[in-house]
Amino acid sequence: MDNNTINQAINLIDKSRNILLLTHAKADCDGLGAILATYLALKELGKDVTAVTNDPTPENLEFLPSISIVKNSLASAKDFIISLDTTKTPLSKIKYNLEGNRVNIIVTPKNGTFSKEDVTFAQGTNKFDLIISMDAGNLEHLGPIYDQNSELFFETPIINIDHHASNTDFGQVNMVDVVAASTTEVLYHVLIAMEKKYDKKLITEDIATLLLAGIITDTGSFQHANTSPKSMEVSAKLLDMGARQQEIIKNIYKTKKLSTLKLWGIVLSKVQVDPMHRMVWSTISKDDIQEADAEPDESEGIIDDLLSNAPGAEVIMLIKENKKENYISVSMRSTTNAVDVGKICAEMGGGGHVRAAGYKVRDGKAFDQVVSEILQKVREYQVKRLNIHTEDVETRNLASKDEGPKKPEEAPKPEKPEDKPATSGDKQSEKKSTYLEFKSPEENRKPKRKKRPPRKKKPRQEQPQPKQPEKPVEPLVPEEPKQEAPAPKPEEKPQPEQPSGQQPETPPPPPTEEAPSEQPPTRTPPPPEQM
Ligand SMILES: [Mn+2]
Repeated sequence: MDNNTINQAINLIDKSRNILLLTHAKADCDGLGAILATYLALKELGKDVTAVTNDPTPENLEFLPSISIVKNSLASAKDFIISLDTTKTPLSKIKYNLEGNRVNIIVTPKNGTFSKEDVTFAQGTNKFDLIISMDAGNLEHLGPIYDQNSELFFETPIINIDHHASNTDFGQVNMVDVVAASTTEVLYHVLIAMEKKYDKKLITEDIATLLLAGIITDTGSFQHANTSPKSMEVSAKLLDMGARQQEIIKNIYKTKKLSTLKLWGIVLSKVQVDPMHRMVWSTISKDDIQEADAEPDESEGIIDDLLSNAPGAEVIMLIKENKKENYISVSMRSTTNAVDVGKICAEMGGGGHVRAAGYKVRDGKAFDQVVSEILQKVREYQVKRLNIHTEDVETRNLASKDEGPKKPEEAPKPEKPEDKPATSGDKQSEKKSTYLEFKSPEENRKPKRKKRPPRKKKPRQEQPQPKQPEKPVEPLVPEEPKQEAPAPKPEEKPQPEQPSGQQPETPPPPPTEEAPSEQPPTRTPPPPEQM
C-alpha cells in the first residue's frame, strides 16, 4: 500500500462529513472489525458515521467492541424535502401529527395565509458524501444494500479497502493489498497514517482489539499460509497498543454451542478422501443440520479444521446444503499455491483466492449432483496438474466414484463398483497402493524418486505439473468414507459427465459461512498475487 494511495484516502475522508461504512454480506470478523474500528476512529475525528451490514451479527462476534452501533438496514439515504416559501407570509410555528399512514405537517403563519404556491418539493441530496467499503471484492458482495441503493453508489465516492485478490478496484481510491492477511491489517496502516496527519491518538484498545480480531480470524490464529512477517508485526504492535487477544481467542475459538459440536461431529464422521487426487472433503446436508439442531452457519470453521488435519491433501472441500436460504455452497481450500482453488471456483461461477475460495449453486440442482460435479472438476484439474496420466483412463475411472454424498440411493453412479467388471487385476493392485496414501508436501519436495519437479514454486495455475510419482507416505486420513461413497476405490467408473454449468451465482461472498475468510492463504512463499 503506497503512501500516495493512503494520502488520497485520507484527503477524501478529511473533506467528507457523513460517511457510510459497509462490508460484504454475511459479514465476518474481519469485515465487522474493520467497519467498527473505522467507525470509532472517524467518530473521534468528529465525522457523522453510519455502519450497516445486511445480516444480523453472528453470536460469536457479539463481543466485538461497539458492535451495537452496526445497523442492519440503511435508512433511506436520501431525504425528501418539503419546503415552504415564507417570503410573503412569515412563519410562527411548525408541528406535525400522524393520522393513520399519513403525516400532517402543520405550519402556522404569524399573520396572513400560506397557499399551495408557497410549497415546493424536492429530493434531498444524498446524505452520505463518502462510502468506505471494507473486505468486499466488488460491489455485488455488499449484498442487498448495494442492490437496493445502487444509485447511491454511483453518486458517492467510494474508498475500497480490501485484501482479496479478486478485488475489482471499484472505488475512487482503492487500498487493496492482496498480501495483507486481513482487511484490518490494511486498515491498520491507514489509521497510523491518520494519527500522523491529525497528530492524534486514534488506535484505542478497542480499536486495536478490533483490528487484531480481523487478523486472527483471517489467518486462523496465524495458522494459514497468509500469515506473513508483516501481519505478525502488525499484530505485535496491536498487542502493544492494548489489543485484548485473550478476549478474541476465547470468544472465537473457545466458545462453541453444543449444537455446533454435534454438527462438527457429524461432518467429521463423513470425511472422505481421494489420495490419488489429493482431495479431502465432507458434506453437510440439511438433515445433518437438523439432526444437530444447528444453524447452517455453525459449520463455520470446519473446513479449516479439515485443512489442518489432513496431511498430504492439497484440496479440501466442504459442500453444504443451506435449506433455509435455498442454495448449496461449496467451500474450497488448497494447501499449496500450485493448486488454485480460486480459479476452479471462478469457473464454477464463484471466486476467491488461490488457497481459499467458494461458490454457491442456487438453481435447484440436487445436492448429490453438485457434489459429484465439483469432485469431477477437481479431479480433472489434478489429473492435468499432476500428470496423473500413467493410467490415465483408469485413473479417472477410479476417481469418479467416490463423490457420493452419503445417501446411497442418490449416488449418481451408473453402476456400483461391485457390478463393474474389475479392471485388470494387477493394475488394481498398484492403484490401490497408490491411492491409499497421500504424499506429504515435504515428501514431494525431496528428491526421493526420480526427477520430480519442485512443486512448491510452481506458478499456481494449472501449469502442467510434471507428474509426480506417487509415493506412499503418510497414511492420510484413515479411510473413512463410510457410507456409500467409498473414497477412492480402485475400480471406479467414470462419472457420467454432468452438465457443469452451475450457476453458482454470486461469487463467494467473502466466505461467509464455512469459509471464514476466504482469504486465508493468499500468499506464501512466493509472494503470490493471489488474485
Ligand atoms: Mn478478510
